[in-house]
Amino acid sequence: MTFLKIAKGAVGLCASIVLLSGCLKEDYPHTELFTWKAKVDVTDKAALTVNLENSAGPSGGEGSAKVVDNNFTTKFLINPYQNTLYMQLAFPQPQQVASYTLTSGDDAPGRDPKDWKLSGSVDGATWVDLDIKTGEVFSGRRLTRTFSFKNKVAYKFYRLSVTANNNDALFQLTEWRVIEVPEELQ
Ligand SMILES: [Ca+2]
Repeated sequence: MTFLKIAKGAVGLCASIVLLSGCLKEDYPHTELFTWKAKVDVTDKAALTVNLENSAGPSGGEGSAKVVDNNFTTKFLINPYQNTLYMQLAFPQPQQVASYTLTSGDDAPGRDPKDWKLSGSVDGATWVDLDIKTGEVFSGRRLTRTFSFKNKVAYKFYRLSVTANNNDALFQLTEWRVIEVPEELQ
């Protein structure tokens, strides 16, 4: 009986330590040492800002937070769309992003992005164009497409500027993920 109690206590203590250390290690500063030869989705490390927000705010049902929530049934929607729209990710540490994915909305293909560019910046002030697309079409709903390019620089800021949609008055995007890619895999 006593032994069982002690054993149970030990299990509980271990669980607490695991939980606690799990919380403390949330940003895993050394993860890249082990994953450097792999492509890594680093989106969750960044803070998102947009220059045009959903009327219900960033955490609204279709607010900007939904475009980076890693949930492929939620979307970010703007009404009305303006061609000055951008979404920006700010990382606490520079990231060598060389790939990204865009996932179309669940309806209304006219709201999909058509022309856009992805830019990088080390300081949030001077921007370098990394990938430019025009006339793009998403052939399905909630369709994820991957775009890759070469990038030797680790930037702290990445900005997706959507300069045209497919002619709807609104804009929507289910998900935007950015992927860090080591140079040998670019
Ligand atoms: Ca989403």
